[in-house]
Amino acid sequence: MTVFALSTAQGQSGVAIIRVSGPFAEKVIKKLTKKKLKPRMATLCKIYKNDKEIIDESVVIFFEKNKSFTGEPVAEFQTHGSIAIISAVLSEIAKIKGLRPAEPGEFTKRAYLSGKINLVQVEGLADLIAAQTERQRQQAIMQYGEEASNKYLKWAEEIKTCLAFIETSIDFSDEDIPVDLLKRTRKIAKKVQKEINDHLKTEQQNEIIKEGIRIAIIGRANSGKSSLINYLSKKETSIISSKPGTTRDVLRAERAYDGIFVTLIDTAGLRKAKNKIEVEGLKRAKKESDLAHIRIFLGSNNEKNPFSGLNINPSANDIVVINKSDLKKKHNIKPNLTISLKEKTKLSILETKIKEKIRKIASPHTGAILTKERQKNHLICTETALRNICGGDIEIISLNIRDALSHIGSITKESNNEEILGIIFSKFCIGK
Ligand SMILES: Nc1nc2c(ncn2[C@@H]2O[C@H](COP(=O)(O)OP(=O)(O)OP(=O)(O)O)[C@@H](O)[C@H]2O)c(=O)[nH]1
Ligand SMILES: [Mg+2]
Repeated sequence: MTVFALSTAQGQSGVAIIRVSGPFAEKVIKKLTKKKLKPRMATLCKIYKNDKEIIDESVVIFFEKNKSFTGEPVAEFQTHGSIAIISAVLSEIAKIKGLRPAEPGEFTKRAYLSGKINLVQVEGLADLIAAQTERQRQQAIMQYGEEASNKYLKWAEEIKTCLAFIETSIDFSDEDIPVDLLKRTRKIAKKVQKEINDHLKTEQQNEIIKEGIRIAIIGRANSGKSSLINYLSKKETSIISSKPGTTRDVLRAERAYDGIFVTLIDTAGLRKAKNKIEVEGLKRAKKESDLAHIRIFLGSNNEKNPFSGLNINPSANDIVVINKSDLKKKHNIKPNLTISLKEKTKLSILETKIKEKIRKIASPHTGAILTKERQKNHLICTETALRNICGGDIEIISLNIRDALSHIGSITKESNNEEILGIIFSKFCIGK
C-alpha cells in the first residue's frame, strides 16, 4: 500500500514537505502535476486540484525504488508551508485510490523492512531527531551511521566463526575432536565477551549525555551559594540575602557547558537549624550532595572555619572554593580556588575548572556507546551464552554459540518480534 504524510512540522512555515511512499508514488506525481519527472531531479511544478485549479507551485522530486529513504518509490512535494496549501495537497492525494495516511514512523519502518537501515540505525535516527544538545546529536549520528552497527556486526561475524569451528568439530567422533578448534573457539569467545563487557560499561556515559550532569553547591549558610548559582545560570534562580538561612528548598537551573546538559543545584546552607523547615532543607541538601556528579563546596573567606560541621570529603570531581576574597581572610584552608562573587574575581577560572570536570566525566569513551535498553538486554544474553561455553560437551557449546549468535543478530535485526518493532517505530512522529 502507498502511504503519505506531511513530513515537516505541523503549522505555518516557509516550506513544507509532503512525502508519498509506495508503488503509486509516481502516479501521485502524474495526477497532481500532470508531469512525468526525471528521477531524483528537483522540478518546479504546478500542483493541481481536480486537474484544473492550481493549488501551489512546488518543487517536486521522484525517487525510484531502491534509491529512496524507504527503498520504495517515493514522491516528495516541497510546497509553500501554509496550512491551507498543506491541507489542499493532502486531501488531493487522499482522493487517489490505493493510498492511505502513514502511521507514526511508517516511512522509517519501511526503510528498515526493505533493508535500507538496520534497527540500531532506526534507534539512532529517533535519537537524532530528538537531540537537544550537541553531545546528544554527536552520539545519535554515530548510532545512525555505521559506527555502532559495525561493532555488533563484527561480533556477529566472530561468533559465526566460532559456530563454524564447532560444527566442524561435531563431524568428528568424540575422541577425535581437534583440540585446536575448541581452543580457538574459546579464545574468540573470550575476546568478544571482554569487548561486550567493556561496551556495557559505556552505558553510564549515555545516561550523562541524555540526563546531563548534576552540580550541587554545598556550604554553610551565607557563604554565597545562591549568588553562585545566579552567576552560573545567568539568571535570578535563587533569592540572595544577607540573612543566613535564606535558601531552604532545593533550587535548580539548567544550562549547557560545551554541548553537555548541566543541572546546577542550589541548596540550604548549613547552620544550627532553627526550625523543622530548615531541618528538612538540610536533609534535602545532603541528598543532592550525595547524588551530584560534581559538588562545589563553598566557604566564606571571613570565617575561621568555613566548612565547620560539613565534614567535607572532596572526591576528584569536587571543587573546594572560598568566596568573599574581598573580605579579610580568617581561615587557613587551602582551597582549589578563592573567588569573590561580589567583585567578580576569578569567576572565569572557576568556570574553566567546572568545564574540565564535566569533560572528564562525560567523555571517557569517544566512539559509539551503548544507548538502548533493548541493545543492552541482547548484549547481556550474548555475553552469558558465550560465558557458558567453558564446558567440554560439544552439543552444549554449539547450543550456546547459536544462542549468542541469535541475540547479537537481534540487535541489528529483530526477527519475528512485532511487539518490539511496534514500540520502536511508535516513538517516531507521523511523517518520519
Ligand atoms: N562581601 C561579599 N559578600 C558576598 C559575596 N558573595 C555573596 N555575598 C553576600 O553574602 C550574602 C549571602 O549570599 P547568598 O548568595 O544568599 O548566600 P547563601 O550561601 O545562598 O546563603 P543561604 O541561602 O542563607 O545559605 C549576601 O548578602 C551576598 O550579597 C562576596 O564575594 N563578597
Ligand atoms: Mg542561598
